[in-house]
Formats: sequence, structure tokens, C-alpha cells
Amino acid sequence: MKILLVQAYLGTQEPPIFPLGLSYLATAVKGHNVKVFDPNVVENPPSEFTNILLRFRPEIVGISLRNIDSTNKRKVVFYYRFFKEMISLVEKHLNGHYRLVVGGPGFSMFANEIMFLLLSMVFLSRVKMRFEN
Ligand code: B12
Repeated sequence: MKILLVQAYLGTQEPPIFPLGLSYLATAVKGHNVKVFDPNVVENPPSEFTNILLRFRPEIVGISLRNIDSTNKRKVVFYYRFFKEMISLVEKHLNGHYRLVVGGPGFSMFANEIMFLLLSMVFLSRVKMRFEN
């Protein structure tokens, strides 16, 4: 299977760090065609993410949601909106032909809320598509 493992984007708010969790996963997943993409270290994250989605056409997209917020009271930043934007790009370009897996410390902290968000985002976009067709 073609598997794309993606680090969640932090919007250049933080210095990039090596994606340890995804590296563990990529090493553990044997016998599949695996690519890892870190939008935090590329020049144009949305367009490079779009390119990799369209060219590689992954059957599984695994997103590592490490950070929810900056935990810094002097500079409060919420990264969640970038996560939503990434999911929207996946849904837009793969058009339902994929399975989404999310993990990482940020996901584990808010698993219920995130599952609910994902269900509603994907469901609403499919309903919209049906009406348009
Ligand atoms: C080490 C660490 C750091 C190091 C990172 C070093 C590095 N190169 O990775 C440093 C000190 C640089 C750091 C910085 C920050 N950190 Co930090 N950090 C941690 C810590 C202690 C461990 C993370 C780690 O490396 N784990 C080891 C790897 C192998 O495990 P993992 O990432 O969890 O991945 C495993 C699983 O989660 C799972 N998994 C991961 N992704 C996926 C994806 C899929 C699809 C699946 C199925 C599974 C899966 O599989 C992996 C293998 O088992 C965590 C706390 C924790 N216990 O998790 C906080 C933590 C992640 N950090 C946190 C924060 C806030 C930050 C900073 C924003 C702090 C700041 N203001 O500067 C920055 C952000 C930096 C950045 N650019 O992301 C928070 C995030 C929570 C939140 N509120 O958002 C945490 C949870 C600490 C906390 N409790 O507050 N951090």
C-alpha cells in the first residue's frame, strides 16, 4: 500500500524539529511504499503538500499531530487550524479515495474532539459534493 506520513504544520511559528514519532512509524511499517513529508521544512507547505498528494496518490495518509498550542503564555499560538487546513487539502485532492490515520501526543490529548471534528469535516464535504453533482 502507498502510505504518506505527514508531520502536522506549525505555521513557521516554531523552529522545526526532527519528526521523531513519524520516523519510528516509517521504520516500523514494513513491506509498503512509504513516504514521509514534513511541511515545516519546505518553502511553500500547502502547494508542496498538494503536489505530493496528487503525484503519490497515497491510499493511507497518516498525520502526526504533535502540538495543539504553544503552551507559552507570552505568545499564545494555536496550531489546530493548520491541522484542519491539512485535512481539507487531503479531502479536496484525494476526494474520498484514502484512509486517514491520526496519531501523536496532540491527538492523544484530544482524541474524542479530533475524531468528532474529522467526522464532521469529511461528512460535510461529501454531502456538499453530492449536492453539487
Ligand atoms: C522531546 C519533546 C520536545 C523536544 C523535541 C525534540 C525532537 N526532535 O523531537 C523539544 C524540546 C525541542 C520540544 C519542543 C516543543 N514542544 Co515538546 N515535547 C517533547 C516530548 C517530551 C516528547 C516527544 C517525543 O519526541 N516523543 C518520542 C516520539 C518517538 O514519540 P511521539 O512523537 O509521541 O510518536 C509516537 C506516538 O505518538 C505515535 N505517533 C506519532 N505520530 C503518529 C501518527 C500516526 C498516524 C500514528 C498512527 C501514530 C503516531 O507513534 C510514535 C511512535 O510510538 C513531548 C511530551 C510527550 N511525552 O509526548 C512534548 C510535547 C509534544 N511538546 C509540547 C510542546 C508544547 C512543545 C513546544 C511548542 C514548546 C515550546 N513552546 O517551545 C515546542 C514545539 C517544537 C516543535 N517545533 O514542534 C507539548 C504539546 C502539547 C500541546 N499543548 O500542544 C508536549 C505534549 C508536552 C506537554 N505535555 O505539554 N519538545
